[in-house]
Amino acid sequence: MRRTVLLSDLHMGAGGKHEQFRADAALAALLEDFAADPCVAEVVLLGDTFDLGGGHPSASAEPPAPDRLYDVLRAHADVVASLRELVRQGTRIHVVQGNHDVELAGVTVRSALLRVLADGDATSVRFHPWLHHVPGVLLAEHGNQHHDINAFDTVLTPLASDDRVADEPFGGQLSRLRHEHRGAHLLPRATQAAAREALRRSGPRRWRRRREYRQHALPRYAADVQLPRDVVLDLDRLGQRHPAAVVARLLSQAARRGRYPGYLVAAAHDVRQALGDAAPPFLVMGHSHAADARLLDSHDHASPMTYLNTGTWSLRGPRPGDTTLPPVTSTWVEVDVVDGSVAACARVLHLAGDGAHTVLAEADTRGRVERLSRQSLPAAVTADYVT
Ligand SMILES: [Mn+2]
Repeated sequence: MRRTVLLSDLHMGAGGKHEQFRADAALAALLEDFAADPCVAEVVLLGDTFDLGGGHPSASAEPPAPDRLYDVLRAHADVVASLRELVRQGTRIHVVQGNHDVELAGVTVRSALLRVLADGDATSVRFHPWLHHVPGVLLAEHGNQHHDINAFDTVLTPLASDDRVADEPFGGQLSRLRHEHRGAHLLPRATQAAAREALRRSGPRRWRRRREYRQHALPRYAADVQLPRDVVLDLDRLGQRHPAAVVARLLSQAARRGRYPGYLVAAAHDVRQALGDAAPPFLVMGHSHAADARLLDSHDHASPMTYLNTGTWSLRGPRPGDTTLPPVTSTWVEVDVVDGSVAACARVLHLAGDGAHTVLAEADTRGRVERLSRQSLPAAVTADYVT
């Protein structure tokens, strides 16, 4: 039996009062357990593992990404030591980019992380800019490409030649505006920013870049990740939204006092549709901070696909309306593949303060999803919004 462990949204920062990740000892111990378990073949860090500054209110004041990464790794030495132990025991680590660590697309940042985790051994740490696909088993992505304010225009190539974020999602501008203006002042400025963004997006430069990306980069990438070309083009199109639609959404969200439930689950249904017969049994995402397990609509496709969310280890927990599971943090997903067979099962787990593992949900390849936790777990802090 081969087990793949997926976890996301650790949001490890450089320490200090803005630090979102304070679970060092607990996560380090869990990773040590994985390292000692011969069944655990792969650990997937499914995005927003690090807060590297892209799209942050103070992005311009941040040090360059490699320096920031070293600061983060120094601030979380126990977690880093456990990741090194995983590599030493022969467990492969997959690092998938999220919107908060999109700087991992840069060669300098990648080699810095590779050096720290694996002394530069590129076979034991693999980087993925968008999708991690294991045919017949799972498709995993961070999920920000389905969030209108956090989707990158060309997620495979998000950086300029100086390794700074080239085409920041609209959410970066919004969070800076949110930082500078409050209440009544925010909305007119956000609307102006959206108008400027709409103008920029409809310009010929952006149109040429997108056309080039869809004609060349995405088909090549489809072959790399072993998905049909048209599927990858469809998945790319799902993430493209007009800034006017984003502002309309934000306005209606403000009117409903911040309720914007289930956008990622809705996107997961669309992803399942786009995959068609190429759908593996499990679709795993993070980003929403809401650990979850739900069967997706199969429509006319025969094979069931289950959506699993890895949740978060940060201080910003899920909104209860966003998950069918208890709204907790410190969660992860495991997918077990029995030798020589298809994926047998997947589960969502929670780590309690006393170190106990609780299975929150179990899913199999036939589309059966069982939510197991009847006990009440301490609910996490609820976030206003998650970027
Ligand atoms: Mn994210």
